[in-house]
Amino acid sequence: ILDSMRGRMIAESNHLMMAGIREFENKFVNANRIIIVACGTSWHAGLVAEYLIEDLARIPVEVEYASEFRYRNPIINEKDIVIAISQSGETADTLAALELAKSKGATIFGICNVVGSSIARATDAGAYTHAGPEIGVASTKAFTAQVTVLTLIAMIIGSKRGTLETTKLRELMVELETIPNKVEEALKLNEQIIGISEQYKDATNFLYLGRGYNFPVALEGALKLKEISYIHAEGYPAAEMKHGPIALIDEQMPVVVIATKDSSYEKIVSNVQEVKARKGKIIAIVTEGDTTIPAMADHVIEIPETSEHLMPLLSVIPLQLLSYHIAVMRGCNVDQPRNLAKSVTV
Ligand code: F1P
Repeated sequence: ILDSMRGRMIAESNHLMMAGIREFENKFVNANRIIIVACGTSWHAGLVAEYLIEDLARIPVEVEYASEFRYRNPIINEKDIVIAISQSGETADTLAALELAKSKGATIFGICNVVGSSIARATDAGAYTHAGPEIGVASTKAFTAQVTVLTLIAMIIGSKRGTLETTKLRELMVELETIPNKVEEALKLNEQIIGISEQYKDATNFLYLGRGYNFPVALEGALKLKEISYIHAEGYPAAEMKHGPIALIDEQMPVVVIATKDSSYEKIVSNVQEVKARKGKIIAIVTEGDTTIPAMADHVIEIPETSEHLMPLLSVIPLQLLSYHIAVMRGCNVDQPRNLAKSVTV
């Protein structure tokens, strides 16, 4: 994670991404719609991009599971841009989805980690994430690098379309430069998270809740836990809890709430109250200095403050650490989880 987040990586991906995006700048700026296709963790990064691009660049975005998109009869046209995201660049569903879109005349932009991979070669243009090799099967630093590139894309298109004001753009650029140091800060939570993992390593279910930019992070936290520790976990938008998952909450249910200070903070406070009222065990990821949610939580994990647009880069870290430590304590092989492959090529 650190490697992928150092200033060098941001500068490099910025430079490379600019090279990839420049050629298609006008297409991006004039796109009717952006369709994002991906699987697993890469799909979650795509979901963060939906929030970023719609908010900063005001272009409608659809985020599709490549494994569904490729088999239905989607409406695609020449003014669409399809962004295919894949760490390995070899995921068969993502490759098939982009080939389908290409056959209908869409422009394909790829975000891959592996240079020269099949997906990278099948695209019209793209950006490499250069996050280094993912040693384990479960994507971690790839997520961080994908979200970084997607953030830069949203900022560039937003500024070109005039939907992102120059002062706001500058603020975000300055804040982005601080992220590597804040990631280092977040990694210092390791010891605290070992302690929390010890208490929950025998849980059979976990619920992850988030709103806004932290909703895709909740999905990613749940996926990491499932992938490497084999504990059943569900990620949900916190506001959807009352439409079903609330029935699961009792004193046996650990609920990880990503509740950093952002535009949906007040709303998530009431979601935390709902969990508390049902005696769920609350593990809260909050912004440093918050006092409201900590007063209700069983465990409080504080992360540095940043813009809500950049928060997924920080809020995902404690969730990755939690999954990692729980998996190790349960004796699971975190690098080679059962039934999973690094590249899903069938
Ligand atoms: C997609 C993915 C990963 C997941 C696992 C299986 O891979 O679902 O997110 O962690 O490795 O494949 P990719 O298309 O991003 O390489």
